[in-house]
Amino acid sequence: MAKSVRIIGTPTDYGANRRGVDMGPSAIRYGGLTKQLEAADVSPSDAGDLTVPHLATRDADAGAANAKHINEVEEVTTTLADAVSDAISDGVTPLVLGGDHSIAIGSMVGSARDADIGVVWFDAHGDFNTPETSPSGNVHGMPLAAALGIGDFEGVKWANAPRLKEENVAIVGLRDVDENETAAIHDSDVTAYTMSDIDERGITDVTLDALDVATSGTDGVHVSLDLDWLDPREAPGVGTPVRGGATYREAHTAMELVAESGAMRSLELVEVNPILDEHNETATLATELAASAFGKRIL
Ligand code: 6HN
Ligand code: MN
Ligand code: MN
Ligand code: MN
Repeated sequence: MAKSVRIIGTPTDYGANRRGVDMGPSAIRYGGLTKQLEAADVSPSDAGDLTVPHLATRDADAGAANAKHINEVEEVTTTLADAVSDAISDGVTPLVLGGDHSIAIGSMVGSARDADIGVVWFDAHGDFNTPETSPSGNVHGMPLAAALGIGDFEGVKWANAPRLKEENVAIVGLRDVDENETAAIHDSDVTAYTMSDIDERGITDVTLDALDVATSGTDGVHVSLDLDWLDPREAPGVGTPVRGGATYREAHTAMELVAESGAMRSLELVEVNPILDEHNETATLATELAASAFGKRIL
């Protein structure tokens, strides 16, 4: 029987310093998401976009300098958490389209509401800053710390994923981590794999290890795919590109292993910025990778 997937667009850019990532959901749909999912033998239904207040209607400098637009991020992620948890209760897999990476707070909170979850986080960045450590004040650099209740986020109910433990979080593909963020990752019980680990061990080994971390003792895994995990040559349409990322084939291999694990409970595709993209190729790539994560095979 075809797996049922609910597409939930979250058109927001409050967590990022570059405008335009709020158009990600449209670009990903235009890039052929439904067709790709059908090719993966998935039956998708599109719930449309969540209602997100437009930045133009809010004070441009709202929120603290070290956590910009934090109130809007709370508003958006609280709505998203409900949508994700509703989908799971309805027996369908949520596929969240971002939007900047701050939305992952909502995905994780929603996915961890009624189950113990693990997380595999494919990203060039650690997204482990807190308002105290962040060099930018952009919340898209903080979602993992927020969900895990680290630093300023301790006891912040809307931001903490209730049933997610550090030891079930694996970050894959790191190559740009801030100084204090590095210390925080080391001090935590999360497992982090850098691009050097992928170079040395290969993507298969690293991804299988990451899936082990996220599945051990949990009921399922939230997969967070930041398109800047890929090399900017493959994925130019992102706000914070970093050279030296995953190749096209490495990314597909990782997503195919996710599908084989059978453990994916929720998926999100984030940081696609169509304004910075070339002919919508980053959005299109996101649709292909989603198909692989849902089990699309070549033969
Ligand atoms: N992302 N570490 C930088 C910061 O501002 O905290 C970059 C974060 C990028 C976040 O790509 O999701
Ligand atoms: Mn990220
Ligand atoms: Mn990133
Ligand atoms: Mn940085």
